[in-house]
Amino acid sequence: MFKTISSRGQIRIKNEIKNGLHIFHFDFSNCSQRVRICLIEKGMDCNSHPVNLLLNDHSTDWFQSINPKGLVPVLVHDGSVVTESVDIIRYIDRLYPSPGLQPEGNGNNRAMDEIIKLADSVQSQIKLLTHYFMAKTQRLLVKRSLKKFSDNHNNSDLVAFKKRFANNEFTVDEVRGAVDEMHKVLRIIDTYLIKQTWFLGDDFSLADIAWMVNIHRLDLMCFPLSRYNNLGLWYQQCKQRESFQQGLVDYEPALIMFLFKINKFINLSKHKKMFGFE
Ligand SMILES: N[C@@H](CCC(=O)N[C@@H](CS)C(=O)NCC(=O)O)C(=O)O
Repeated sequence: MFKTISSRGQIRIKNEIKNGLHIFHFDFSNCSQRVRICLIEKGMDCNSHPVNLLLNDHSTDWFQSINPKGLVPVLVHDGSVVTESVDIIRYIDRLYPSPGLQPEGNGNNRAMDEIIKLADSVQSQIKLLTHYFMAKTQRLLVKRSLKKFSDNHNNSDLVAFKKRFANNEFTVDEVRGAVDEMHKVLRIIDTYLIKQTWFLGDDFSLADIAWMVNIHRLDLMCFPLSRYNNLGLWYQQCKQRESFQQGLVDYEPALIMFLFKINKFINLSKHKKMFGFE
């Protein structure tokens, strides 16, 4: 379904993306997972351009000339660029209406908008928690490439975030703030799932796609999801979908998963304390 094209032949890529559907993505980025899952749910063929964030492919000129924010994922359709994962999944749904992933009726549309907006709104919290709890082993790597990265990457917010990460500057208060905000949003999200299989009732929709990748990430960092019964049942169903396996699990690099496990083991007491297990 995804035909992989190496993105390192920069000039060639600029010509190639003038036609057809192309995604620029990274294996482990939750926003990229969202887009891959959507494409798989739709059964759409797509040219795949891996952008390795660990090797800083996104700080290259050619990538920033496609997305000036220098972030993945990016969808390019017949030369038109779409960024922001929640906009991309809506775009894909319009482009290829079958199977429909938007519910009928105004009430449902409003609910879907709110649920997707909430999924998008917690991206900065998920990013902070991922770096704080899961990426410790990468800090040295980021530190070593920081000078080159900040010279080359034009997104000042991202550069500032990387600097703070590399210098171990995240404070306990801001991490606690992110944890609290996550709980606030999860409480809302959980109520949508009372007595229903999917966020909007019987039919799987973009709202489910928007959230499944976030919950997966929280699950990986041992976030106390067991407090949310409806969400737990819903997540079990998400994991059964082929798109979850093919668009997410199959892309999780074994080495990174191994590093997470080590990291989790080393930091178990920190996790417990911050997540209120003690
Ligand atoms: N709101 C954007 C967020 C995009 C974003 O932050 N992408 C991350 C990966 S999930 C990225 O490219 N990060 C670059 C980095 O961490 O160096 C979306 O939903 O697409």
